Amino acid sequence: MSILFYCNFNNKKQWLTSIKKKFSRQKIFTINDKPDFLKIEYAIVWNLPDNIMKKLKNVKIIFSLGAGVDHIINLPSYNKIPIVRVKDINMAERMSYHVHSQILIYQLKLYLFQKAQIQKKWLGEQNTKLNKEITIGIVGLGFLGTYVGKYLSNLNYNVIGFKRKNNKTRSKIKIFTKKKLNKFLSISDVVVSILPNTKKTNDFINKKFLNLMKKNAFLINIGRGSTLNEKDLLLHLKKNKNFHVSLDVFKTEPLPKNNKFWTHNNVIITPHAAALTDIDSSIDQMFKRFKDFKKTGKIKSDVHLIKGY
Ligand code: OXD
Repeated sequence: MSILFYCNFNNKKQWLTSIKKKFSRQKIFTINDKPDFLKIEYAIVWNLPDNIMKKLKNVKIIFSLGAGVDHIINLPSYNKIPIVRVKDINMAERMSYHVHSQILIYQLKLYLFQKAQIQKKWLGEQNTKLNKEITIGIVGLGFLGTYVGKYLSNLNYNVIGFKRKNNKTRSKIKIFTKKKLNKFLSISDVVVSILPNTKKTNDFINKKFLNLMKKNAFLINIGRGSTLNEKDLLLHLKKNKNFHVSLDVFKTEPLPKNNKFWTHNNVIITPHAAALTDIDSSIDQMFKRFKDFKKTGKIKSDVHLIKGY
């Protein structure tokens, strides 16, 4: 069996070594090996260029090296091949740490001390809220969003969630559906967006959405940059001096040097680093799905092609 491995991660060598170790009986190729693409039956990828996708005529499964699959299904040559994506507890836990760290910067007003330190200014104690006094609204309650919600709820925050349709009851998080977006946003002190990149989520966080939020709220975007209208957000920040944001994902990544978010006082930027894909546990999962497929000849794609996630 021939497998193609492709990604642009900093630690791609480490990934390759681990994949070779786990899939020890298979032939693993990178594009530098100049493989016969027609012989490739499986692809393990992140941000595969379309000109390579086009050549993979006999691939049976594409494994995404992350939770997101937009990097595959948005390729013009992608042709409904089943996709297996990472659904990993370690990733969900790391994402929860990230979200909590950002909430604490806002909740404990640590951003004030950071600025004051630059000016050698002694600010003294600040009035801060307890966890139980803070309502956190999670937008996007898939595997990761639900995990983050439960994590925060266990820390005593009031956690609520927003979904278009409440088709499943998950945990004790109170769900608000489409018609209740106004209410959901008006009571959330912190909004955490973990939305995927789909046609329906494009610019979902826009002027209207932002205006429904509390004037001194905190927005965390760890989903996809496509879901946020950056111009609307800049304008909103201009008008609402007590509004804060933490952004991990952007329309263009890496974030261009001339982007205004870099230097904005109320913006925290992290470089698409909220949830690292855990090499070992992800490869174990892929290997399990691969073995099941080899045994049964069946694979259920993790992706609903109409929904786009
Ligand atoms: C992912 C990501 O989808 O890191 O896993 O963005």
